[in-house]
Amino acid sequence: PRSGTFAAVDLGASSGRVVTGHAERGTLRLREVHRFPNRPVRTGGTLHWDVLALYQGVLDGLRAAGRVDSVGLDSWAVDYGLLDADGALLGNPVHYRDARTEGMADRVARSVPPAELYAHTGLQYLPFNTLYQLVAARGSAQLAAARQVLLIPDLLSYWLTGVRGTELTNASTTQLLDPRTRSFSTAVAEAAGVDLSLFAPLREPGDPAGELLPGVREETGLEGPVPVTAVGSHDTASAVAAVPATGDRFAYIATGTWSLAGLELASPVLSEESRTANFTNELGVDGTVRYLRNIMGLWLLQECLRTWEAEGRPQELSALLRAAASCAPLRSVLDAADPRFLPPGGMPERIADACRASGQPVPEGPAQTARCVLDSLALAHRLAVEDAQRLADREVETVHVVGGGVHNELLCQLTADACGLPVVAGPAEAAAVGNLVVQARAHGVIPGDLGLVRALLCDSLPLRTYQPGDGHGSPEEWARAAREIREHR
Ligand code: ADP
Ligand code: LRH
Repeated sequence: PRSGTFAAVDLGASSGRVVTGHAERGTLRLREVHRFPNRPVRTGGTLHWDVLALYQGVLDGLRAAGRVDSVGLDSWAVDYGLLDADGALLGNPVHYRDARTEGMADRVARSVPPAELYAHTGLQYLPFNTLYQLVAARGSAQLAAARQVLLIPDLLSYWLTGVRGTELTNASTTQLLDPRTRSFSTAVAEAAGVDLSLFAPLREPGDPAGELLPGVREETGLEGPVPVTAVGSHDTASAVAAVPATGDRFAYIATGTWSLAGLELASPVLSEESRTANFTNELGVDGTVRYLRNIMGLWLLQECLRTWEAEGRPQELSALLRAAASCAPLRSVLDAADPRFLPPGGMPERIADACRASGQPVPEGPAQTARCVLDSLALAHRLAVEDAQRLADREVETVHVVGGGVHNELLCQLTADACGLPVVAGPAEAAAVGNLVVQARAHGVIPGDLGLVRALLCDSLPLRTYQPGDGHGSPEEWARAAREIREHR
């Protein structure tokens, strides 16, 4: 076919959206047809995802999309739902920011030493990796009754189609997959006591993943068979597929609730140095490896906004960013990759405490606090881009920023200044775009090669370039601040 229309369901930690993409004669036209909030809910002391509200958002979005040639789903990584023997969901999926995984990495380390775990899985330490969640759930009635584990996009796909599978890029975030063989590691699963038979068979981006069930078509008003196509169902895998790069001398930063900063590689880096630098080897589309570090991202700012709102002094984001832009640069900075900022709540106070503890001035008020967050994110971006190049023995010329942070001009400029490299910003909806192009390709509407797909994106999308050195701190000031963060890490 020479043209086609596809629907991407993209669920981020802060919102979900359904975007359609019409591909025709080497161009891609995007339309956001539905957006809905993603609000976690705490019950009985546990933080959950409201997965039924999200599923309702998916159905509403598909109805708004109208006739499409295929549907693809992606979401944040690591989290899952458990199904019983009848295929019913056992409880609401638990949020990765829930405290249940505290201490689980140490428990796993007793049977699989961290160096061995890294050699087998290539995954950075994050307290919420699926492996640690499954170990935390051990002994629970729910896990005992479970016959299947489905990662979030696979769970929603199952509700749409009745077909169960485990998409590969997202499976690579479980810490149960070997990035060299691109299959589950029985060695790790056995040592950690995880039953791999709970996982549905692996499928790859581009594989068929069933068709909308008749009941779903009725509810969404869609007619005729509508195929569901597996995409890079880890949102970051889809976002990286949509990086509009020319050539391979680029680093990427996917900025949304998280900043995921690193390189696209052909094979994993499993060195001990890479492990201690906390770099991860997640799997990307087309046999690639996403070699990156997780940085707390705009979560730091989102949480400040939430606190200020609850305190009765709501801040309007664009006015706040304008005020932050005129604050003094690098007045106080923190380590934006530090997992201590993972849990929700009291963020302005925690930021102030971090500054105080490191002997820096405490940010006064929302504008200085926002500036501290953005300077710190830019520094963390620089450290990740620097470290990734050293550890993977690669050099980059350009940094691509994609995701919601593209809308934050100050963050893009600070990132260019901190890295001392040009930043190409866009697309903001990278995960949805990556989701769409993998579908369009699987249905033969756009060319197959990732390089050609990226060339098409360069032509189709509005991009903006930020040059380093616009006066937000000198190269020497950024270098000094980076050194200080590195020394205190
Ligand atoms: P996720 O997919 O993780 O939920 P997104 O990629 O949607 O995250 O990014 C959301 C973030 O993007 C917000 O927290 C906000 O900081 C930033 N953002 C979105 N729109 C704007 C805007 N108009 N101006 C500045 N920042 C924005
Ligand atoms: C970003 C993301 C990231 C994961 C985190 C749980 O949305 O998928 O890549 O580490 O959520």
